Amino acid sequence: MNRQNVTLTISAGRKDQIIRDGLPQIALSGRSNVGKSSALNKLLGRKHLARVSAQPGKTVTVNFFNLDGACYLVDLPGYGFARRSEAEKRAWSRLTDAYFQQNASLAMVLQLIDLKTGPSKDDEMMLNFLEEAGIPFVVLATKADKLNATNRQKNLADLSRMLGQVPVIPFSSLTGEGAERVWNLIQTTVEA
Ligand SMILES: Nc1nc2c(ncn2[C@@H]2O[C@H](COP(=O)(O)OP(=O)(O)O)[C@@H](O)[C@H]2O)c(=O)[nH]1
Ligand SMILES: [Mg+2]
Repeated sequence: MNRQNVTLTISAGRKDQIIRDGLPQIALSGRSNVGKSSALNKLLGRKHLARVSAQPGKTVTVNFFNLDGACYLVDLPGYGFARRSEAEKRAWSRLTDAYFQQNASLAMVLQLIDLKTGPSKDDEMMLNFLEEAGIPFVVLATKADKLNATNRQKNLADLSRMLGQVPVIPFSSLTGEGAERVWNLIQTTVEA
């Protein structure tokens, strides 16, 4: 799989734009500002493929990136954005529900959680949803570069304890930590 060969197929703002063409999908999920766009750019070795925003959570879209004709990397809309209006929150639920509904092509979710702040209430809801829906997922513990060794160990242990069997991958878009591990995981999942 050539990770240089990636194109944004559609930025879907409506249910009927959600792609279901049989190609496996790997979705990135997490609250606004957790580092989803940065992670996507790092994984694909591109600086500006996905928008990294200083003012997050403005648009509610599901972005489908076609990766070398082999799979889609799906950037789900972030949640937990405090300044989002009720209408925007409804749009988030409608679109996200539609995305997860009967999605046989969904091979894996990369669930991003900020390693420094730990899981928010919204993160816990998302984790419960993924478990109950039986969707395979791993956790990317983001912004790992921000923690000193002590806090890093402690927060990783807390996350692992909470998640049981679910793999927790320390990740940093700044240093590149975890990127190769996640890339290998994507390849193995898609080629399975
Ligand atoms: N220190 C550090 N900052 C990061 C990292 N990833 C993202 N950020 C910063 O966090 C903010 C939100 O990142 P973004 O990728 O737009 O988050 P998104 O809303 O989840 O897509 C930006 O200011 C990024 O520069 C990381 O690994 N380390
Ligand atoms: Mg983003």
